[in-house]
Amino acid sequence: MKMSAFGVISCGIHAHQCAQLLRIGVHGGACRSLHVTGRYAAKEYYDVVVVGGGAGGITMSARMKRKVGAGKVAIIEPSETHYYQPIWTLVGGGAKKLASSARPTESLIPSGVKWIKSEVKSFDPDKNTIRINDDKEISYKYLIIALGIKLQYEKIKGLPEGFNYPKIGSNYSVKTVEKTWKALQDFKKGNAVFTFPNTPVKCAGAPQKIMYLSEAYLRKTGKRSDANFIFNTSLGVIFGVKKYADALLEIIKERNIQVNYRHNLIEVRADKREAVFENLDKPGETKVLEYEMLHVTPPMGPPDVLVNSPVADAGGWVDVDKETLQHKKYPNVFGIGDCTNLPTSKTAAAIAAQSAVLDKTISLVMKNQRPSMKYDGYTSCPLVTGYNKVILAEFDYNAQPLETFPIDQGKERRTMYHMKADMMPFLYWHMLLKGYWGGPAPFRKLLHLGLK
Ligand code: FAD
Ligand code: UQ1
Repeated sequence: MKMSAFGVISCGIHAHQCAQLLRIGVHGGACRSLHVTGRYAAKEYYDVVVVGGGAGGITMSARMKRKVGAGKVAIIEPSETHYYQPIWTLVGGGAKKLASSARPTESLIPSGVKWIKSEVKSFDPDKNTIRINDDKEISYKYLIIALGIKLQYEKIKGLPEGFNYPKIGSNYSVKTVEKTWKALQDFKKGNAVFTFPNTPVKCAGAPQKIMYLSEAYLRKTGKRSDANFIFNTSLGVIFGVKKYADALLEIIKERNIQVNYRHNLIEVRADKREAVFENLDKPGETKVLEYEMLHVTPPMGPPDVLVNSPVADAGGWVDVDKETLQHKKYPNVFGIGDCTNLPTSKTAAAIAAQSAVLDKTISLVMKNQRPSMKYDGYTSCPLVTGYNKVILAEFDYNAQPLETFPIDQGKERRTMYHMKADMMPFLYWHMLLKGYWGGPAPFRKLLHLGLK
């Protein structure tokens, strides 16, 4: 097999067609030599390339190492530190330290898997290549995209520079999460304002979890009567699953919290401690709220590298089959987690369930068989409603509860708080990221069987 001057391979297949055949899995590994001969010698090749080393990326690299061997897997991630983001809710509420959420990326990359410390700059799935820093090309047989979701504070006028002032914080970023706790401790008298943007978000419960913690903190410190709690949300409902929405509305009533639906934060005048909201149902109408404390949940969107790329849908999300996680157009490309267009709530819990399905999907695709295991949209949101209380929301694509424990999870429970605060971090670092936690489905089946 030789390269001609025009990129035609002497096996008789044009490079482009070769890639197509490889994609549909009928050309085996023959194309591999394409990447190690002739003028492509400089190109790096791996059987499996994982892009993004967050929750989904590290998890899938561990699973792929078991499947094909460490030396055949590479993971592309620019950041030297990996964060366990779900604990930031408790960091913002002063119940955990930020340092507990961080580990060096290096310590999490499965041994033997190649860590390419770079950003992905572009995708060329027709040629099975991606481009990284310094215009370098990496080629693959299978590609897993796990790039997460992009925070867009800059879409709000006055941010991110407004975070240089006190009384404002945001649990969504490592740079601002400790400012939430500071603002809470500094609270004197006035409005405590919490926002939810007009975009998809990760962990849709987090914007209100910090509100319940803040309310509990001010009660504990005797300042509650000086505070006016306001939740301004772009949504028209408090939560997308009726069972948990009903429970939250009870809590909101009992704790005297004001909810303004369809209110979207568009500007922060941090020097004057003013937040400006638009009414999404009355275009042009804005309201200014003075705040003593402001918690911002930023607008979010797909990472820039995906927008207008061949692997993305019109919205910029990786375009995957909702049951198998296989790309709709490129059969050797897969997506997991927040960067995908899977129509479920974007959480680490969802990634756990997705990782088990994707593992199976890829196994079958590698054997030229049809993917068979189906992702049901499982996702979970431990709704922290106090310093020792959690409503454990778990649900599927149909927004129907899919609960693990044979008890009413719509109730606030201390046990669930401990699960969130103490058990989940362990499960994340030692089970999920090592590729051994595929979500609670087996336990759910077992526990519910016991009841029948
Ligand atoms: P991430 O973990 O964000 O990883 C994406 C990775 O891609 C990053 O490491 C990034 O550096 C990398 N990347 C980005 N662009 C590029 C590029 N161009 N090239 C290479 N690499 C790139 N989930 C729960 O299950 N339960 C909870 O209670 C919960 N609470 C949360 C509370 C908060 C405050 C937050 C912020 C999140 C919470 N989540 C929760 C959500 C959870 O953290 C995310 O859903 C999960 O981390 C998503 O994983 P991911 O792999 O898709 O993305
Ligand atoms: C989960 O699997 C998970 O990922 C590790 C989370 O992220 C931190 C969660 O918050 C939850 C609730 C789950 C689901 C696990 C159980 C035991 C219900």
